[in-house]
Amino acid sequence: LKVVVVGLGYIGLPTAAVIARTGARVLGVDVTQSIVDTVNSGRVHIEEVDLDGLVSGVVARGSLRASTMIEPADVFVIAVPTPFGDDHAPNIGYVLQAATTVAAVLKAGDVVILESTSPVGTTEKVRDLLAQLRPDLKVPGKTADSPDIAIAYCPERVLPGRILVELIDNDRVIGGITPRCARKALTFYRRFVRGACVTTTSRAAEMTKLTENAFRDVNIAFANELSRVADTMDVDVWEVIRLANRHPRVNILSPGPGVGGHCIAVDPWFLVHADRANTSLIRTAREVNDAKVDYVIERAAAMIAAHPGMPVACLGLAFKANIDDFRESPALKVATALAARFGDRLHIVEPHADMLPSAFDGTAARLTDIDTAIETCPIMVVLVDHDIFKSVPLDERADKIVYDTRGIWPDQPRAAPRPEPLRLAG
Ligand code: SAJ
Repeated sequence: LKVVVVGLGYIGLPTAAVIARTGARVLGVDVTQSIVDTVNSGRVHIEEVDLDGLVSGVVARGSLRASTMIEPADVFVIAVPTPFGDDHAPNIGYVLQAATTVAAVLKAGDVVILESTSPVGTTEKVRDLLAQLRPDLKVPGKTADSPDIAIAYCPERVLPGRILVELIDNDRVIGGITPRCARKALTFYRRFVRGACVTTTSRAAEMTKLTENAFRDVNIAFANELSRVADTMDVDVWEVIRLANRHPRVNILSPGPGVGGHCIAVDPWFLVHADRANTSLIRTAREVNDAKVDYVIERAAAMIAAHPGMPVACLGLAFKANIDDFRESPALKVATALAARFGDRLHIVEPHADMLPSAFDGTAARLTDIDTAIETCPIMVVLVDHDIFKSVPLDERADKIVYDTRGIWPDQPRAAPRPEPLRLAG
């Protein structure tokens, strides 16, 4: 079996490596030459648990190669980004570009699978594009005869930090343009997926993916809203959540400085954009989570301003715990806003960075390690729940002035000075 994976990013590269491990010959195609060179040398350009060892192994065995040029194959997996543009309109340009690339080498018997998070109807658009570019091939759903190729939508649902485990163990939703397409794609996923593989239509699979991330966003928004109410009431939100979650049918998620990453902060907009009239809850959740960033900035700034001259440590820049991904990171937004206001008082601790990201250019903030921060900074703003921060024992921070946006230090004395409740307009 020969498989081409188009897009060697956070999803495409681990997927290509896992398929290569099954014994298939895999070609990873990417438009970026440096990514292709890195993979061909057996190395990785992203940080993901155990990925480096897997990639070096399958590249050394010759089962995984990378190229900027596509080649014929039996199965094509498209895993390219679907960002949004102005007015949160989804941009499926990279998907259509990838489909155009695949069309050039497509032959009868091939299976084309889209994994990118996509607005409902995208897989049908891919089918229509392939039909237009390759009139010599019969495409599914458009012919009374048996079609030459199969086309399916099978969303990735892996969690960064657990990608290699979840690629194999998670259940998969496999949406065919026709039931026959779904069965063809199912045969492919059974090669490496241990979870259940459930078939449906491409439209239902597309909406399922968007629904999963919108569900999480709405639930995080609830926690973030609660945390603001608790601040106003001068109640510890973490304690309230722990207590409420003792109810057998209550399971509240964790508040934080906002929602980051390139999925949960993006995908709900695809639903909103498709049906603005019926998505007021989903849209409001997005707005609540975005507004939490500004609330945290103002609250942290008020705390820092109340202690003139004192050094401040901002703990974490990543969009969530124990990863090196800063995309759409609320922690990064908070830290850069504070750096712009408080300049050389700011010490940034991010064990996953060798240097400060360019967002800090022009500010006097500096990168430091956790031990130096503990020694030099009486004020601490916790922005990411990295394990290394969680492990700081109470006796090293008991006298600190702390704003813990992630609730990682539940034993921090309440007697320690706490930021004033803030009432923001709107
Ligand atoms: N967050 C909170 N409180 C929580 C949980 C998360 O503030 O209780 C924040 C995180 O800190 C982060 C953001 O939300 O900033 C998103 O983190 P996440 O861990 O919830 O999700 P992602 O973006 O890493 O991955 C999600 C997953 N989707 C769901 O859990 C429904 C993953 O399974 C998807 O594959 C991924 O999106 C994707 O690619 O769509």
